[in-house]
Amino acid sequence: MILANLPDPEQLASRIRRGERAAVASGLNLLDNKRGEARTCSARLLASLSGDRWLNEGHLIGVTGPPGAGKSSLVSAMIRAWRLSGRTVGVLAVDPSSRPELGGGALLGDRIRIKNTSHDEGLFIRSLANRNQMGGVATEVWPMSWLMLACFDIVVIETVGVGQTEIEIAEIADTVCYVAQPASGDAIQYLKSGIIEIPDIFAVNKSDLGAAARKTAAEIGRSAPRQDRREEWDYPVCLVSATMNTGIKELQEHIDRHRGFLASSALLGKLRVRHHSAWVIRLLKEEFGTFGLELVGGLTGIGERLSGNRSGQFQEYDLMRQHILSRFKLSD
Ligand SMILES: Nc1nc2c(ncn2[C@@H]2O[C@H](COP(=O)(O)OP(=O)(O)OP(=O)(O)O)[C@@H](O)[C@H]2O)c(=O)[nH]1
Ligand SMILES: [Mg+2]
Repeated sequence: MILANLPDPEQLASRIRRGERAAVASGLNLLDNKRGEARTCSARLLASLSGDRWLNEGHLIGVTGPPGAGKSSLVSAMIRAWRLSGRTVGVLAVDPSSRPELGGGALLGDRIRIKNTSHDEGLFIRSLANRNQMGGVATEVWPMSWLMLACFDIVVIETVGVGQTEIEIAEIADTVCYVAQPASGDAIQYLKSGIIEIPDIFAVNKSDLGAAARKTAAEIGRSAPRQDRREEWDYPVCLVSATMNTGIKELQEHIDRHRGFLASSALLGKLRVRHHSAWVIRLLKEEFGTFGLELVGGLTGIGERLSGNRSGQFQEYDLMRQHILSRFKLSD
């Protein structure tokens, strides 16, 4: 049963597909609502939205990196260029709840927020403050990214890299771009940790600072995964300056090239199916626990159901939820 104060999922889905901003906003609010009846409505909304774009269309881009590296500034610069080329863009900016500078430190005043000041219909920005990033990305971020992908050509997810975040953003995004800044301890630490294996593209921002930026880029270049270690991708390292607007075009060319690489080697569909399974399991477990997962076949059974149903992935999630609810004899 859908309660009166919740939207009709099919109607909302068709408005979102048409790119109606108010519908996108209310869809995102719905996905953010964890009450049982809202989750039912959310699952139907996602099922109505899935379809043609599922395996081969759109581009989900994760932008991550240490605090203050210039992620938001860089995303803003990229948005300008994407919009000039006529591509529509949705952005999810995820703020962790436990940022040191939110305690009142000096950095807070220095932060740039990505803003849409021009009332551009082809751009939608949603900031997700205070998410539980205790070592991870909140479960709602994944369906929210897909809702946005239903109506925008490009969806960017900005997260602050704190180790686990990079791993989880790589389970959402098709392409992960790591933003480093010159000569930062973060970059060096990062090189030493296994996390260097995760990004597809490295952008050393603040190249206007000169030699330090070039040095950091060279260090990352030496440590980035080699071509022979993974697939056929070359893990480019580029020097950019968000404030001077330099290197942006090259960075975007690498981002497009990675999208092309995934599509041409048939990796995109496989990657998305794998991501889908991981997040559906996470969503079901969050709502129903391990017992709920067992009711729909456990990890193996769920994986098989999802990989066997390549076009209606969210429909399968909706069906599994309904099955668990009926077994629990819960109604909402
Ligand atoms: N010199 C220089 N400063 C920059 C550049 N890009 C960003 N900054 C500055 O770096 C600071 C942080 O920029 P943000 O864009 O907020 O960085 P962020 O990575 O999004 O930060 P958080 O979201 O807080 O982690 C700001 O003071 C920016 O003005 C650049 O290309 N050159
Ligand atoms: Mg930011």
